[in-house]
Amino acid sequence: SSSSQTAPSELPNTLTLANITHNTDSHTNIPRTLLPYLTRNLHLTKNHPISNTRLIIESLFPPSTYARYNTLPPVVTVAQNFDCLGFPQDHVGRSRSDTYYVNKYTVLRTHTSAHQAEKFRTLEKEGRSGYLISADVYRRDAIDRSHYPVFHQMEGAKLFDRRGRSSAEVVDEVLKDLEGMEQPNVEVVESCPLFEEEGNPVQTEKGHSREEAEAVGKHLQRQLELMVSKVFSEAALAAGDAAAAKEKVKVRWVSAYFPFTSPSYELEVLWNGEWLEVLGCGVIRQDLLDYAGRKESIGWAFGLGLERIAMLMYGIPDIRLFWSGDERFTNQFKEGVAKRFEAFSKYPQCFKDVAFWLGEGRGAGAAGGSGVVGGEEFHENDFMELVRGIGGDLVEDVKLIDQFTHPKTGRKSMCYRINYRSLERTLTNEEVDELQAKVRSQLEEKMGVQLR
Ligand code: FA5
Ligand code: MG
Repeated sequence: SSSSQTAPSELPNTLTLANITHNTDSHTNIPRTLLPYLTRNLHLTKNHPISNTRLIIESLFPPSTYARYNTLPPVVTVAQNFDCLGFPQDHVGRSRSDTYYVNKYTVLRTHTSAHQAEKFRTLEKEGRSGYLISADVYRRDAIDRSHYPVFHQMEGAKLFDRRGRSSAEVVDEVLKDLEGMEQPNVEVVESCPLFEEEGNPVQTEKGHSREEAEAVGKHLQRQLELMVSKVFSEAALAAGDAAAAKEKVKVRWVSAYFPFTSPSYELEVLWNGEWLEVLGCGVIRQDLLDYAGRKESIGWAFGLGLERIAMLMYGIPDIRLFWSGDERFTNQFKEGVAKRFEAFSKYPQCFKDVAFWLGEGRGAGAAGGSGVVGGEEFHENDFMELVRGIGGDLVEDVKLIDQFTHPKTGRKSMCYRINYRSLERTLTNEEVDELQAKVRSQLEEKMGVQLR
């Protein structure tokens, strides 16, 4: 239906991922260039900063309470990734321009939440009330120093038993557990109300009392404040700054929306003068627990980006570095101790612009978002992926620098600036020209735009 830069003629009829062969169809949009990432497992690679970050966070959640799942395969059903989490049918996250489809029914997980239901279902058998899941996740996205089509998330959850207990008894148990927890070394600069009245309500109609939701929400926030204070004091110690390690980390709680939690929050951390979103979380919606056979439980869940935390902890400036085999990077993490990353020299940038006309007809959508190409819609992520497919990690970022609509023809013109820069060497002019020529020709061939 919508555009894809992979021409149907190039698609094999099957795709083998993690030893399982899947049929492909008109939904399939996984480029070959993505396949090697499915077996990299940076979160399990000894001494890699992503794995180190995972270990630091895991150390705060006792394995006797929190089961660990770190090897769940990335191919999941649309039901796991979206349907059973309550994503509406028209949610943008489901579109082929945002998500990698193996086929109509199967995707590369876009978040670790895809495993919530199956793990809630089996948790009790394993004698645990919580879990931590770490895994690679996949999203079609923009190109810049903090976005990559593959990244790693850690998801945590904790359930409290309500069987044969009154709401007041559940609240007591949660609060008792809370009292036993350490005081986090954070300063909460701002906090949204524990529940907003609209859009992010307590699920009273599903049997959550305000008091229960409030107790579970506090338990969740305390646990996560402890997590960030630990992570950031480790980072300061690693940088040899004992004084900074004792300082309070400034955080704020922001009201958020996820289809599978209510109320929901995001936790932001003040880092180098900027507020950075570190994770999303909330009280698990009761429908999901009911579906997973845990009708008589109430609990919380969170999901965080391991790259984002590792970049803060170690001062790593570019997300491509995590994938680099450059010894000036890997050697810095060899001893397995958290050490502040020492920047190595940057190689020169090389900017190249490409401008093109989209097809005629239905006008422009949101900035950079859509337009029409040869009767089909233009999706910026298709363009991003085309550039990644050609330039790979030699592209640092891609920015839309100009767009306008011709007053007479109504056609839309886009101009993007591609920044070519290797992390490992100086690129030659010839090499960059060749990459740019490929971008231009594939744009015409595969996306049907008219070059200017
Ligand atoms: C989610 O993925 C939800 N599944 C999180 C969640 C889990 C909510 C459980 C409630 C309960 P979101 O898309 O905001 O939400 O991503 C969560 C975190 O992943 C972000 O806070 C961020 O730290 C990280 N993240 C998201 N997108 C990227 C990206 N493109 N690159 C690096 N990190 C990212
Ligand atoms: Mg978010």
